[in-house]
Amino acid sequence: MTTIQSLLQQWDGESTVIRHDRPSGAFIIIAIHSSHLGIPSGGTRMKMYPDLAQALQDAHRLAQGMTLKFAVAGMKRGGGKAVIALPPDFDPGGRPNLLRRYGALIKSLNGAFETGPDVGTAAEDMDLIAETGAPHVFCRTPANGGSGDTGPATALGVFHGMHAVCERLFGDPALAGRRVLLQGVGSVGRALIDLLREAEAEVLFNDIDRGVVDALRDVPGIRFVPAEAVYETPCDIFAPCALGGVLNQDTIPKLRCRAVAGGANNQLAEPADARRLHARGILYAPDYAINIGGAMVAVSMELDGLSRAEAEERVKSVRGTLLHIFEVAGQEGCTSEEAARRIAEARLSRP
Ligand code: PPY
Repeated sequence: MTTIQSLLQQWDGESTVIRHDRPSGAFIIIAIHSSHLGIPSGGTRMKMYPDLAQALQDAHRLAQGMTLKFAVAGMKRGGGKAVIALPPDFDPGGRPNLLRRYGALIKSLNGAFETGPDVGTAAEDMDLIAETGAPHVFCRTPANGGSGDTGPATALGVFHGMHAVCERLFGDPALAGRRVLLQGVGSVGRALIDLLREAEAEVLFNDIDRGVVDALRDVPGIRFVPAEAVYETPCDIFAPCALGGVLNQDTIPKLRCRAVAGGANNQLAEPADARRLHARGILYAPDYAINIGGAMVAVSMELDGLSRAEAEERVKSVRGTLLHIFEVAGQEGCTSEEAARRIAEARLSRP
């Protein structure tokens, strides 16, 4: 059985802060994985979980992903992540004050953790967290002096990553005429659709939310794929842009794609899934290498003082990073995930 105790004991991160927020009934988890390359940073995920252990496990895995993400990209940031696990009877009216209390908790850590948005939070929430948590909060709304939501920047990085995938697979980076299937059309997926249509790719999509699907009905040139056909539908690139764990022992045998390249975090259910993809001849763009765009633009604009255009220019580096990963994997005969991990670990092992 997975217990809170064993999760806390077995995690290889630096520390885990858990706060029960009595007024709302929520649990706040701040997972600080590594400060080796810089201040541990990562978004705040807010949702309901079946139990506290699953929320803790999610926070731990996501925080580790952030360490790898910044290391692979060569950024001077450490890895961390926060999860706000909402109770089943959560009163949405209590949300602003919950976020303010969360901000105060961040502030009390004195710079040991910095945050931004993730699934379930947006720039408006960062404004509230920053009321008490500043200056440790990225991505406030532009009206409040922040760089805003990360979705479009993450999508831009994934788009450049897809060019690397096409270059590796076809010897030509162009996406024109390539068939891309998006699983999930949230803020990342929506921006990615626009970039892909502009590049003349053939776009297929699914989303579990009926409202999202209806809203996309009138967008020309994109086609809906029902949930039960998502994995079996032939395509060049399968792009997971929703929640994690979608690449697993049940779904990988069904895939009829040439590559997997998407914006979601923690796409592999377990490490062995990288081998399963490799064995099927499917090129995998490691999630933490391809989805850095959001954090990269936020940090570049808010800390380095770059304009949005300059920050977006930096995101082009995702393409070179992925090509390097694919090259190392080819040379060493390992999976792309192993290659990315080696590149990250080499940076993390330097004193
Ligand atoms: C992520 O990339 O998954 C994030 O958590 C986003 C993020 C992290 C740090 C600063 C701003 C945004």
